[in-house]
Amino acid sequence: MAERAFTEVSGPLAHVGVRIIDGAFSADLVERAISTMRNGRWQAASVLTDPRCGIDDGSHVDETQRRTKSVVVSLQMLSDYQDVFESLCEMIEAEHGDTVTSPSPPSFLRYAEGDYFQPHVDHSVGTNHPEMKYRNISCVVFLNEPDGESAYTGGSLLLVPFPEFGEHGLAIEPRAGRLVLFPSTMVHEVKPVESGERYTLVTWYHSQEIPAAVYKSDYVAPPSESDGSAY
Ligand SMILES: O=C(O)CCC(=O)C(=O)O
Repeated sequence: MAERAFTEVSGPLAHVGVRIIDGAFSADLVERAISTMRNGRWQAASVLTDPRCGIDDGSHVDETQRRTKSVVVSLQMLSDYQDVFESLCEMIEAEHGDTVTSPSPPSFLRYAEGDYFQPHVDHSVGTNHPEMKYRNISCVVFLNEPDGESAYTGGSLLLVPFPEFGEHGLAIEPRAGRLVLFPSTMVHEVKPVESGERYTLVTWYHSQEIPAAVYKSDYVAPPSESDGSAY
């Protein structure tokens, strides 16, 4: 794997703490993820709710907020991709100037036509949600892009660091293999996909080591772990 470096970010994105690493995942890993996700079994991705709202147990499917497919992959695959995120901790920490550790097992997300994720935050200050409370930096990896192979339209990732940006937000240019980091308290959304399919990996870096048990319930092991592919 080639030496990885931050891509220069200019303008408002740089000021609000957005960082980009292009090519963090090898072309092989990008390809493997897409082909697994294209054919893999999936479940509707859930949204987390702050227990302070007192309306549910903290995680549920709500298609008014989010219509996204979370693809089920083998534990081997989960760990292969988590290792890459893990290998970036040191360089992100050096850039961030604060502890950056324990990336969560990544989500393999597939957005079909009409799928979206309404504006939300990944961490709200003072939350006691068992997953959300440790999140420090949100991380999205674009696996495909609007041009080229596996093209799609729509599906922009918009960041809304301040209300002034309103519904227009700051769009991140999607490039296959591009990894984007931003503070987990920042409002962001995924606009509806208009055609084709959009594929991303998502993880969160934490400000302290987190108990492994926090993510246990997220694992859905395929019947066969042998070939490392989804089923
Ligand atoms: O898929 C994306 O681009 C972002 C997903 C997202 O916002 C999230 O999982 O919190």
